[in-house]
Amino acid sequence: MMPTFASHLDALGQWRVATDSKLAALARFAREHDLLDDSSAEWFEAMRHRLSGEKLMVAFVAEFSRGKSELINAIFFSDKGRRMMPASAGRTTMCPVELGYDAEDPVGLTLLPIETRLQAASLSELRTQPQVWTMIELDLSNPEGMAAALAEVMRTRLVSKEEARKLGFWDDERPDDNPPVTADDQVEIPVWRHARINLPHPLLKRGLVVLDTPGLNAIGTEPELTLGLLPQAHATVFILGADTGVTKSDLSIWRDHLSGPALARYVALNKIDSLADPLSTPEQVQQTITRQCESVAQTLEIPTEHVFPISARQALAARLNGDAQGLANSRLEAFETALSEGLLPKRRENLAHASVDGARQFQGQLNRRFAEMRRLYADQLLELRGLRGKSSGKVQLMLQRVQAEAAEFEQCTARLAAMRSVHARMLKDALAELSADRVRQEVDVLQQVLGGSWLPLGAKKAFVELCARLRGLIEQAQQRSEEIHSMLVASFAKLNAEFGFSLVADVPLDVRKYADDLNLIERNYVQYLGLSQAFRLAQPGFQEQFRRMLISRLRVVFETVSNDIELWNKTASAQVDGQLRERRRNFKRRYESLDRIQSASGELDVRLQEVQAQDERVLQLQTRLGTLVDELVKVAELPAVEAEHPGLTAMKAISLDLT
Ligand SMILES: Nc1nc2c(ncn2[C@@H]2O[C@H](COP(=O)(O)OP(=O)(O)OP(=O)(O)O)[C@@H](O)[C@H]2O)c(=O)[nH]1
Ligand SMILES: [Mg+2]
Repeated sequence: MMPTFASHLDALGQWRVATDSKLAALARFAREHDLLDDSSAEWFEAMRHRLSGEKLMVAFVAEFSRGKSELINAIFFSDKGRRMMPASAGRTTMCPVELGYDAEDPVGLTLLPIETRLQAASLSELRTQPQVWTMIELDLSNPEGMAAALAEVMRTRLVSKEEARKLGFWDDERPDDNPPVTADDQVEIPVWRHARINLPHPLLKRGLVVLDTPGLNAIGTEPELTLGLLPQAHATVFILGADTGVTKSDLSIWRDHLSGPALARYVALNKIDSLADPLSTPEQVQQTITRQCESVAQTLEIPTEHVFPISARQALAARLNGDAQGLANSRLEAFETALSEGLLPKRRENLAHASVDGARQFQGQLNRRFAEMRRLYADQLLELRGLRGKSSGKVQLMLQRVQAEAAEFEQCTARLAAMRSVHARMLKDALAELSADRVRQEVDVLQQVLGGSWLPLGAKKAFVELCARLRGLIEQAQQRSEEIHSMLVASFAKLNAEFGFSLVADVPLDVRKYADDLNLIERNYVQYLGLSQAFRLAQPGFQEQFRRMLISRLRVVFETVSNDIELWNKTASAQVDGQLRERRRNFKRRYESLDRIQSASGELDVRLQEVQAQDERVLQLQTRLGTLVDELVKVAELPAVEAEHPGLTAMKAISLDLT
């Protein structure tokens, strides 16, 4: 039996391949007919890259021993015939483990030593330095050997309290959270800081990335995890134990790390099998489960339907043994369905929108270009028809007229040059305020204000102010884009009137929407600047990591804004260049036709036919373009799987939106 989540992801994967092939056909058609300008080529490449490569990250978060690793095994790895990720009583997973597949990296397990915490480099910086990671190859044909290799994520070693403190695992102020101490005063700490498993597993190959975390409330939690990885996850699964209910530490994880925004959040009440009681009837057990779910929902302040009672262990065993009844008892499928229905259609919708919008825009650009070509052909036909029965002297006059018109037209080059230089200057101004340096400067201001102290109250206020300034930069970019748009509208109108261009300025760009991304970063980070998190701020290296991660996330937002602005402006310039080229070609064609007509009788009809044929070819291209775009739209907007299972649509509502 195919796991539910897997089959849904499979459908999404097939859709992505189908949509990508339609997009590829469109790009190929444009390239073959010399219709692909640089900015459109860039768009096609980026969109196809997104379709084929965009990752989907699901993070499993909970206190230790709630069954995160077991649930990952049951959902994703039951096809391996055994338990893959180590899951056992007590603390098991000691470092964050990322499971994914990148064809460019070797298959295997890579591990980052814990000592790298002493360097200032962030995890994302270290990802680009293979030499600091330890690599263990995985033999795909040997599940036993693989599971043994994966046990590495459990490895710990004993160090002195002093060393533990340096590495962020010991805090005298919070004795309850410190790890146990051995008789000779030693402390157990993880050997690894982060693990990545690169595996060509079918789900991972489709872009799924699974993040397993160690018990999050443990002291020593990597700030990178809570600030960098979790906020970027598309969905987080929070797991509780039915045997323990919501404990104080579960609640603090929920409040500290999951109350912020995320695309989708799921709560699983695991280990319901442990509620089975030989002295109770199945109905009574069921009532207990229902009561537990209600109580969890009440404590977490979420609707009861958003709590999924499951048994990960039972589900894994049932899948390994092909036991349908056991799987039904585990109730895992209802949870998987909710997970896929809440996550995948949204993702597909986003990709579909982006593909269709971009393709339509491209079609619009080309249609304008086709219209311009056809207008020139029509003029030329009119001119040629007017020559019927005319003397060669008349043709000579026409030749002179074309030459004069061409010379007059060339006067536009000075005007175009002036417009281009104004445009380039305005664009440079708009982009200057969005550079990585500018972002870094702003974050430095934050640090100066705090004077390195990072007192929680001051930190929060200064951070909120920083975010407001950054939103100001986006607003400014929006205004500058609008100014560029107005300038182009005015210049195009003049050029159209004086030189017969048919330039149209696209609708102005909207970069204001990216302020939402800043809001998201603000909400994520601000929780770490509150009083309850003050101890994390005091941990060694935290501030530097906080700063670096903040800069890298802000950079992504600002780079996206910059790229959008650049692309929009490139498209505008490409239109001008295209029309200029077309007009020059047209003068040349007209001149050559007249020249031949003058020298040979009968040439006029040949010329007329040629121009007509060219016009027809443009018409054909236009029709073909329309068909290709329609095909893309049809595939991209094909109703998703739930069309086949209408009952499931209701489950979509279950993806939590707590914001
Ligand atoms: N009875 C029962 N036990 C379960 C279930 N799911 C997991 N367990 C057991 O609970 C223990 C902890 O499971 P793990 O998957 O290691 O828990 P974890 O959340 O990954 O824990 P850490 O890695 O330590 O953070 C293991 O012995 C599992 O076999 C379940 O549904 N029912
Ligand atoms: Mg685990």
